[in-house]
Amino acid sequence: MVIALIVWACIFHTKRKAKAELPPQVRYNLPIEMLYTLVPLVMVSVFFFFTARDSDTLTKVSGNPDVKVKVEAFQWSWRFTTTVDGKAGKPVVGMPVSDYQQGPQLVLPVNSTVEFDLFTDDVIHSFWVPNMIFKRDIIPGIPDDNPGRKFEIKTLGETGVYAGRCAELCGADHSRMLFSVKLVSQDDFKSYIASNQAGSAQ
Ligand SMILES: [Cu+2]
Repeated sequence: MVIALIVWACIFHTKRKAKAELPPQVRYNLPIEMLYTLVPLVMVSVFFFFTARDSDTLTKVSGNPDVKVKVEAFQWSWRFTTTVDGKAGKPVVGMPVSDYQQGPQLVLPVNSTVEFDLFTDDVIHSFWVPNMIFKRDIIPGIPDDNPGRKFEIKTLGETGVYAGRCAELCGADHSRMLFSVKLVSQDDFKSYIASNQAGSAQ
């Protein structure tokens, strides 16, 4: 269609109607200039309103979740420490793997609120469990109390094992920085936590 229009313009619109005449000038046309200014201003304001409103809801942290998880990312795996009722369990540490099922496994209860605290001291990583529909970069040097380190989600109601990965190119074995999240029933989670906190041997 574009080519057809170009050909049409070449054939039918080559003759000058008058010599050296300028096309109609629209400078200092107040209504048009106001339109140029106001329309983008309104568009940006509307986008800003919805973005601010939704990101505020999505990043809200209640402060009293059912489970707290400290996520420590390193080149190239993860260390998860789960805290329930103020008591921290034994950390789960992983190694680079090519199948997420072999990576470190984070066990969480279904239908529960979970607060994640993201930490790293080497390079930028990104914590991503597609199933949670939430992804956040883990940046070295962010202080403990910075809200950018924490986010809270509600886990799904269905048990299962879900893939997780690092979503920020962080070095040679980035693609093997895989882990899994296992969602279990509330009862299974209680017994998992009991055995995880009681036993001292791995
Ligand atoms: Cu990484």
